[in-house]
Amino acid sequence: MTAPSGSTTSSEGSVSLERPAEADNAGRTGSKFVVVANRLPVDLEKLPDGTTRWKRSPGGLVTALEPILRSNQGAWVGWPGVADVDLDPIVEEGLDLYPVRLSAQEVADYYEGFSNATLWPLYHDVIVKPEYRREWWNAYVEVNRRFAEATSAASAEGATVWIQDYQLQLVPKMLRMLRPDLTIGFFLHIPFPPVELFMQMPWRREIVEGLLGADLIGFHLPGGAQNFMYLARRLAGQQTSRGAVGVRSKLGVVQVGFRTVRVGAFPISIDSGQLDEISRRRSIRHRAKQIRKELGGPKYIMLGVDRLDYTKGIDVRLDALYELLEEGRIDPADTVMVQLATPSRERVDSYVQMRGSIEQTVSRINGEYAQVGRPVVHYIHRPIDRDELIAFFVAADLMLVTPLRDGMNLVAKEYVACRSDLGGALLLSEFTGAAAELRQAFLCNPHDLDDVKDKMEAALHQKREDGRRHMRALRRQVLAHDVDRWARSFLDALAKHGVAGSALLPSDAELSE
Ligand code: GDG
Repeated sequence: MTAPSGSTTSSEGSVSLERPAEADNAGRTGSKFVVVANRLPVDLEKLPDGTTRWKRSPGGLVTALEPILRSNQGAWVGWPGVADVDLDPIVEEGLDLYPVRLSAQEVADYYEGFSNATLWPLYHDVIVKPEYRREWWNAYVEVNRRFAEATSAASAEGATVWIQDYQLQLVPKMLRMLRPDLTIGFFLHIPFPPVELFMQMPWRREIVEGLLGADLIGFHLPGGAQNFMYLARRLAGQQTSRGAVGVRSKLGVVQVGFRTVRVGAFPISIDSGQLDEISRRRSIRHRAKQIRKELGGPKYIMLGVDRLDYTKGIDVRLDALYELLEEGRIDPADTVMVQLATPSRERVDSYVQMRGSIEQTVSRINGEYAQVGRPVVHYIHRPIDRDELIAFFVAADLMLVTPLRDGMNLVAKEYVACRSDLGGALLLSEFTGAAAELRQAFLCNPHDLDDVKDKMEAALHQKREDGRRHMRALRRQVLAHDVDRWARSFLDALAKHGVAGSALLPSDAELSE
């Protein structure tokens, strides 16, 4: 179903036209639990005839938060993915959605500019040089203010608000100023950089102070939490009239004047139970076998699954493969690599360049080592269907996860969750958050090409019994620590220390109803 842009639209029978929110006891409308993220869990699609329609885009975060959102009359504030459209709030299956409007210029400056060409490279160890442009920063401030205002309008008195990720680091402080009654949590999905790198940021103090508006700030790893606490002491403290005394920090706590801000590590995960279940289905097993056949029945299938991003080390694994082929340590007659590369940030310069260089390496490898009808590297540059992806995980003998830096890397965990057969092996960069938990993987340093090559070869040739032992241990970790546990532990900590201090989480009994 389609509707003209500018009005509340609906599609695929799942989006209703109701207006959300009735007044609460304090006379304020809004939800008790509000998630704020750059994107809504639905995308607005613009059709060629100029009309628009909603399309669901279920990510891990939505799945994890769904029960909590539902039992708390939840709301989600975010950008619908299309510039220059004004949309009223809508209700989608009981969830109130508040679209935030971005102009095309703001998408260029706040999103592609400051978020993805300044913050993203700075927070990922400056693999690419971050660009510091004042007009991008101004748009970031402006858009963060709009998100804070939209969140304020969406939140009931004393509500709990959970803000997500690097695009919205100023929202905690802006929102606290608007609404001191709220309990505010913030989670960063990407690494928080080392202090020396963060200090490059011209607006470093504003960002640290923005984050300190939250009651709880979560990172994937303790290292990120420590970097942040050091910076909070050093930067936010300077600004008060009492100098550095204004902000003190100890383990897990930053004291900002009279306010206490908690800081901690909450490693995110996946819906491992669901993936385990899907991957056991006969249809998936069948498709996995078919994939091997379609690839020419190789002895070894190596797999990479990533957004096409320079942080992911796709070039690293291709270079390693090329040298292993050159040295005769991998036989192109019995080994293939499949690289599934989802298009990403295609208007940001560094991404355009990286794509060119990766595609050149793929064709160099195939040019030198493929036979007609039998490429060594199969490269797909488009998103693929979830079930097809799971079948690839089941088919792959070696999963290649080689980022130069990654906050967590969910792909590594997804691969493990799909291997109930205890087959397969995982090559995992030490520079991912996942490496802290998946110690039985073949851990490698992506900056050391010899190390990557050696581990790749060792993983391909490991004894079956060793592989099963490693995979069993990896699965124990991934199945026990799922995304539900992650969300609960963050929200539990937030409820303990927030302004409201109220329990937000439904009981297990409520969940199983
Ligand atoms: C950020 C942080 C952190 C990929 N291609 C397809 C597809 N995918 C799915 C994967 C996985 C997700 O996308 C990618 O998640 P990652 O964690 O690997 O990476 P980022 O997108 O960079 O995520 C990261 C994460 O946030 C969560 O906090 O782990 O460190 O950078 O779920 O399976 N899914 C489908 N088709 C594809 O072609 N269906």
